[in-house]
Amino acid sequence: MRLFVGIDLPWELRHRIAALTTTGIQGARWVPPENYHLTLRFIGEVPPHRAEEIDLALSALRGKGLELTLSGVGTFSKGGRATALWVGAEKNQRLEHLQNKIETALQRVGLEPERRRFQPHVTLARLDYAPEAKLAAFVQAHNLFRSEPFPVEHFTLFSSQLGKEQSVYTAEVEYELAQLPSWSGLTRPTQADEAPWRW
Ligand code: 3AM
Repeated sequence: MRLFVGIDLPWELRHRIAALTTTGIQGARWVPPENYHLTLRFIGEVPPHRAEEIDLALSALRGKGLELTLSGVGTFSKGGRATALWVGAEKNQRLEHLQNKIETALQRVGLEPERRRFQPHVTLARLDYAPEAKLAAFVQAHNLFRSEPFPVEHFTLFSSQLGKEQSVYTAEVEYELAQLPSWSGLTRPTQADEAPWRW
């Protein structure tokens, strides 16, 4: 199966992001809102026994919850051509820390290190020869996009089935993160088995 680790997004936020989409950019294949996610680590194709090891490694990871804010839009390019349009995430040390822990856990079970720098983003559209001027106008028009901060209380192991039009992503396993002090008593009861907070 083809796997990646990511963060799924609250539905209100998906709706807000979906409102950015437009028919005005030829060559843009817009990601449907049910597929919006923030990738923490792409894994790729693995046999079932590897998937089990990966699940065990991620289950053993003690991560901390965080608050995330999406902000700004931009493009990724390859060979001088724009390939993806995305919504960015504000710099967030806790997110980087979590990503780092996941990377370490996956390397420990034998995955090759990810060489690319972590650039947290939510892909809005994949691009095939989209006109540069249209992309620049889109980025300019939406660069002030900023979401409300939202709590990230778990991360997810997704499987992805490549499709002709769109891939189908399935949340296979959700891994709870230790709750933020500000959530205690508000969003869910304290779990006796959760690690205490150490900031
Ligand atoms: O989160 P985004 O949409 O940027 O592009 C794929 C998607 O990224 C990326 O993994 C995410 C979940 O599918 N992806 C696909 N193939 C990849 C590869 N070979 C890849 N990332 C790195 N290497």
